Order: sequence, then C-alpha cells, then structure tokens
Amino acid sequence: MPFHTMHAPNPPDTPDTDPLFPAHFQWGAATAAQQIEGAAREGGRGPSIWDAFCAEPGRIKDGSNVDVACDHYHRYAEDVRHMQWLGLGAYRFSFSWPRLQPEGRGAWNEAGFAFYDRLIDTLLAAGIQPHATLYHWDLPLALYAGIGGWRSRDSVALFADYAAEVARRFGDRLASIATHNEPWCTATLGHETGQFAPGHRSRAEAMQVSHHLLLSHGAAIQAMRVETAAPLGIVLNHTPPYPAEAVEADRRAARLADGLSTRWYMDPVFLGSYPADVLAHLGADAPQLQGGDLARIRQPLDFLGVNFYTRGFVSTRSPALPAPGVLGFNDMGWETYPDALTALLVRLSREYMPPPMYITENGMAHADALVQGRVADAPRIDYLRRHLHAVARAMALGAEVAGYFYWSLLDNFEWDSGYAKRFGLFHVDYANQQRTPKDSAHWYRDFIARQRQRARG
Ligand code: IFM
Repeated sequence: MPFHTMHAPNPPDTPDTDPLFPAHFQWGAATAAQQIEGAAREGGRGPSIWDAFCAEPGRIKDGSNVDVACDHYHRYAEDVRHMQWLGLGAYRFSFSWPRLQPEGRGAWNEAGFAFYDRLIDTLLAAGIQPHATLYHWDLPLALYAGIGGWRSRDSVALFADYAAEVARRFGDRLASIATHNEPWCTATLGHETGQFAPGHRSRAEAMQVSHHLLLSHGAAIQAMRVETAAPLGIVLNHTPPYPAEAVEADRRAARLADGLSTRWYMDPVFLGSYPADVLAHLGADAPQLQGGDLARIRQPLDFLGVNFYTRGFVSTRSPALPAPGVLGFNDMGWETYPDALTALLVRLSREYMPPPMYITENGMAHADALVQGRVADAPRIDYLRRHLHAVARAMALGAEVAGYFYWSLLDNFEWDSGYAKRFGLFHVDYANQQRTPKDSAHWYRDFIARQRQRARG
C-alpha cells in the first residue's frame, strides 16, 4: 500500500488493556555515548566533532557542552542498577569511536576498551542483553581535521577497521551490533541544514556524505562478519511524511520527502539501488558512485533498527497547513501520531522484507520537573502506551518486531537543544547527577512485569 493512502485523520482510540507481546520480545531502553558519558578528556578519549561544535558560540541553544553530560562513564554501575530495577532485558548503547581510537585511525585506546568491557560485563551479570551501535554521531575530530570526515571516501575503510576491532573484542558478548544510527541525521542535519556537527550547509555535500555512510555500513558489515557471529544490522530513522490535503501537489511533495529520507536509505541497503525519482530530483547534487558501491552497500543483515518519533505533515499551501495534533505535540514540537508507526512497520515489511526489526528508539521530550521527589509525566505514559499498542497492531498485521527500546533511559544531552529537552525515564538533576525514576519509569516497569507474568502463563 503506498504510504499516502494510509492517512487516518483521527487516530483510533487506544484500549486500556495491555497489548500482549511474544514471550521472547525484548524490553529495553536506549542511550548514546556522546549524550551520556561525559569524561570528555579522561581515560585517553580524543575529542569528537561534537566537542568542537559545542565550543562554537550559538551552536547549542543553552550554550552547554558534553564535558560531563550524565557522567555515565563514572556512574555506569549505578545506571545498570536502574535498568535492573526497571526489569529491562536489553539495553542499547553506543561505542564512542574517539574513546576507542582517539585519532580515528592508528592506535587503540586500551582504557576505552576497558570501560566498555566493564559496562558489558556489568550488563551481562545483571541479565541485560547489550545491543551496541558503532556510530552515533561522535566522529573523532582528528578525522574531520585530517581527511574532512565523512566527506572523504577514505572514511569508509577507516570505519570498517574500527568496526572489525570492536567486533573482534566484544562480538562474543553483544546481542547485536548496528553500524550507524540514523545516517540521515549525520548527512542532512550535519551537512545540509547545519543544525548538527560539523554544521555545514550544502546539499551536494550531504548527499555525498550519505553515500559514504552507506558504503561504510556495507564495508563494516563485511569486515565484522570475519570477526564475529553476533547479529549485525543498521538503525534508520523515519518520520513518515503525510500529505496535508488530498491534492496532487501535497501527495507529490510527501512522496519526495519520503524518498529523501526513508527510501534513500532503505533502497540501497535492501534493494541495492538509489530511488530513481530522488536521483532525478537531485540532479547535480546526486552523489558520485564508483563501480561495485551499490553491491557493497547491500549486505545480508540480521536485524533492522527502526527509530520513530512522529510523522511529517506536508503541505504545499501558503501558509502551510499545520498538523492537526489530535493527540497533542511534545516539548520538541513533535506531533503524537502512533498510527504512523503501525503503518510504517507494515509498509517496511511489505516493501523491503527486512530481517526482524527492533524499535531501537521511540520516546518523547516533556518539560519534566522534580517536585518533592516525584516527576509526574503523564503525557509520556500516554505516549508510551499508545506506541506500544501501535507496535502490537503492526505485529498483528504481519510485521516481525523483536524488541522495543524506549528513548531514553536517562535525560541527556539532546544535541543542539543541549540539556533543555528531557526524554528520559529517569530524571537527571545535572547539579548533582541524581537520577530519579519518573512516573513513566514506574509505569514501564509495571508494564514489563505484567508482560513477563503473562508470558509465564
Ligand atoms: O536524542 C536523539 C537520538 O540521539 C537520536 N534519535 C532521536 C533522539 C531524540 O531527538
């Protein structure tokens, strides 16, 4: 079914009863190194492009940086205890490339490997499956300065070397390894809109970067297969664009927006080609390819990570029609629209026949406040509940989903928004690093416990 025929103006009511997930379904939460670790200049870590970006005036809305973040580097054991309290069976985190290889090539940093050794072993001892991502946006600054970062094709081989080393050292203890997190963000927000590091503004550059990211994904999968039997995949983000009105102009604009985001990444990874309509639209901004590139990108995968937060609402009217927001908008200004998640999962299954999918990110920012030891975040509970139902509906329609990771375990550094946006199940008081479970954490904990109880029969 084409995505634009799935438009449902009024999301159906979500039942109060729990959806039932399979017994083996993995319940998790996610984080990323740059957003929580801190310890920016400790343990031999090299600087990343985000350390440098934060130092540029005006880049981060609250003027903050990633020097300390949630201090997870020192508090990982406490954080694993919080995961245990939640009853998580799985935890998604990312490796910091500049912590493991400060220059992005050459020498490995043993203190960095030792940190992840401790983290992984602590998770396993707690009965929590570690799911890792290799690249969640923290490129070693030395690679940016030295070769131009992802603009250079040389980044592909260097990323594959890094991937192979991680797989060799940790593969036997990881439940999965994803190459990239949301390469669309790295390419488009980092190189076209300038919102993210390194803050460039060129569509042609962004598209070339996207090609290098995809190529590095394929090269990394090939390199890791030699080193490990761990399940390998990629994490892609989707904001399914819906035409605001049933008019041809909106449909075409939505189709193109879908092409530039979802199809630009899903097609080469699973079909071995870039979408023809998008290539035609890009014209001279299309990336330069070399022979064999597309075959290299299309590697057999063991899982697909799906990140979903909201839909896009595409209006060609002037002024543009705003999204209806029947279920509201969150602190990022993102509309709550869980039906788009159901439609997305079903569509990805039918059009691409991917391996089992994980919801690797889903969550919302809320202006949470700690009041007398409690964080009352009822809108997050509503969001979570509705999206879990949306996943269950997709599974009933045939989508194979193996797990769900709430974004995020902790409030953390929300990129160009700094610490102002709170996505966590745990509130973080940045003055003293105290973690407090929000009402949503209590809700998720009870939900997971009920699922386990029902699975036991
Ligand atoms: O915080 C980010 C995460 O790093 C990547 N996906 C979206 C989240 C919320 O914006």
